[in-house]
Amino acid sequence: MRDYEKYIRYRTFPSPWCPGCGIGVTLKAIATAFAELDLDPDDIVAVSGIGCSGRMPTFFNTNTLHTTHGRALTFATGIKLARPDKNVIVISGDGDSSAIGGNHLIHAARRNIGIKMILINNGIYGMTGGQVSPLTPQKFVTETTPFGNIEPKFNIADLLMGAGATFVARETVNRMKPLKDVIKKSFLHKGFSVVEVISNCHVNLGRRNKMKDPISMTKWIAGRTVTKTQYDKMTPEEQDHKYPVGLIHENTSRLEYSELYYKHIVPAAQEAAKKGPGGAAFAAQKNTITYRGSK
Ligand SMILES: Cc1ncc(C[n+]2csc(CCOP(=O)(O)OP(=O)(O)O)c2C)c(N)n1
Repeated sequence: MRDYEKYIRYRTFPSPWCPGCGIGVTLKAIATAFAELDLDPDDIVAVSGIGCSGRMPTFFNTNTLHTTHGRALTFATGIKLARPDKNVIVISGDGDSSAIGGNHLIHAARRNIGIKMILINNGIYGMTGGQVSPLTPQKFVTETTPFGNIEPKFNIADLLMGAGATFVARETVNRMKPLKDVIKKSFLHKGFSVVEVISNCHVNLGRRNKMKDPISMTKWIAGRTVTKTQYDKMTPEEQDHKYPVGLIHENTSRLEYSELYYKHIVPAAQEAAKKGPGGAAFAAQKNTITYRGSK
């Protein structure tokens, strides 16, 4: 048995993914990161919403929670607050995370809650047959944009940084080792982390855009992959068609949300409870919160 296999729940296979789908590649990268960090499967909670990407936790031999569309981060927030000692991982598609779940995404980033998010960006609503998503590139034909998508896509890394995210990285399914390495690095980050994984959906996006097999779509991804240094030298027009990969942003100076919560809110609430009526106001006055770093 290979090291990563102890994290795979084989009895739930076969998967619903089409042959050649990048979600399977991402699953292996995540499981290998678990193995290299030697995480106890019992200490991992894998949470997802709905979608092809959302099916991933089903195949992890860890604690798993398959929730509702766009809401994985809300369930994961509850879990992390109740059990801050656990490695809470969210796996989400681009529609799940940036459309219906977009608000939860920006607030998780703002709070800096220690959830590790793997955002699988295949540029489309895969599971439901190929509707446009906020991360579909312009001009692409989809089920709901038959004449080409006229909307610009979010730069999800910029959006996250604007919202206060403390770890943002991007990789592609073509680059297994860097993908696994950056996922591993994100698991070691204390606050909220997001690894955007550029993936292929040749069946529902590629097929409508002259890339109907995994090879042509992964070649398309390869042609758009650049290092951050290359990207920074490009004009805005050139940048628009490229995916810079690697670690994009890391800030270790902000405290993680559940840490703040247990340091300040739980003791204050306990004191308030002891005081009885009016206790909350009394405890709040005494609360001197330190938000950044240690005192
Ligand atoms: C509230 C709600 N709205 C819509 C749906 C239908 N639905 C299921 S999956 C999905 C889109 C999934 O796309 P994405 O999140 O990009 O993941 P992918 O399938 O591409 O991995 C939609 C719209 C749903 N299940 N629940």
